[in-house]
Amino acid sequence: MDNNTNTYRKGHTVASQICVVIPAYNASKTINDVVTKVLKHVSHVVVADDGSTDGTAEIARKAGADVLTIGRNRGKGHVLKMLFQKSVEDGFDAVITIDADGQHDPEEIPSFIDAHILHPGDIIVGSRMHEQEKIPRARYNSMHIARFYISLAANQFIDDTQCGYRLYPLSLLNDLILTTEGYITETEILIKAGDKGTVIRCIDSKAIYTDNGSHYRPVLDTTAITGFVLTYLIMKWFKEGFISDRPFTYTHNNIMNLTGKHKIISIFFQAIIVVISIPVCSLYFIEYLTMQNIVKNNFASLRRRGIKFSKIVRASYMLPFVLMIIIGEKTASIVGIEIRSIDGFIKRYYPDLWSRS
Ligand SMILES: Nc1nc2c(ncn2[C@@H]2O[C@H](COP(=O)(O)OP(=O)(O)O)[C@@H](O)[C@H]2O)c(=O)[nH]1
Ligand SMILES: [Mg+2]
Repeated sequence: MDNNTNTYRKGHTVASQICVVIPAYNASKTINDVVTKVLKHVSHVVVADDGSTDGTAEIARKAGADVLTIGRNRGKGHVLKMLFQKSVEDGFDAVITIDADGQHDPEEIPSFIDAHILHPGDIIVGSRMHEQEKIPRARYNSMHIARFYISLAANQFIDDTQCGYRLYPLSLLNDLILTTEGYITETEILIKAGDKGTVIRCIDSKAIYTDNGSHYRPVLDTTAITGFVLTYLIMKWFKEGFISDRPFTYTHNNIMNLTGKHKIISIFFQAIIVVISIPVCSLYFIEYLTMQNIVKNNFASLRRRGIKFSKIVRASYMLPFVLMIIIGEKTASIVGIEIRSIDGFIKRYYPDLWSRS
């Protein structure tokens, strides 16, 4: 990324309206470096520490950050929502979120601000997809599947849906009801904002994978994200199937907001929807093929972009096989056999629907 082409410099009026927020949990090894580098580009940095036991908060404070201390561990999503709230109260117009573990390069902040100056209403997301060779294989594959479904829910192609390096206009966040916690919240924002009509714009960002550890629990967190995304889509298409010409269906009365108020109800609801999602998807396909003369341009989010429902049905039928192949590959690797059958499978069944159809 060439910083010389940036129009923005620290002190620019737009930059002074932007706050950088950092959720940090046991990040004592990296937080000083991240805060120091971020402060070269903006004047205000807030670190949120919810129960770190390694002195993260003190180090962040010494490095020059404002620190929000939360007594017990609440997870990344919860902490992000508190950081957004604080930024609104402090009078900022936009926030940049950056990870505390050194996976994002603060030198890219001017590019985010530049993109914001040009497109002030958009969400700007760092995309690492152009650096495939630097991304662990399992992560890269899951990024492809996530991209397939999250882009469908958000009504637009989003190159990298999993990167936490983003710029959000705060007025937009204020207008969304966010009910999730942990690692789902960032996906929830993309889906609800996109489904409301907000443009989600990706800019290139370096893929940095370090051995600083991750708090992401592959099975639990991936299951939670999958449950949310599939349920959102099934409910979105339930609505779109019966209405003409309306691709953007998010409103405050969205069923995910209603069920999301109660954790148990929401888990129960999502579990049922995920179990029935494959047959429901086929049902929608039949509706898509047969109802178009009665409800003109139903499933507008797909029709407008020429996305073929058959590809979505095919991908959904493949989900159980993806799981089986992953388990098979993992089992084989335990006994020393390396199989790489999943990569081609994913590229084939979870393509970029926007550019290929
Ligand atoms: N405050 C806070 N930050 C968290 C928590 N979980 C993750 N983070 C932060 O969120 C960022 C991304 O988390 P990480 O575990 O590295 O996820 P990964 O990069 O997706 O593997 C890092 O900056 C973490 O410090 C949490 O429970 N509380
Ligand atoms: Mg990380």
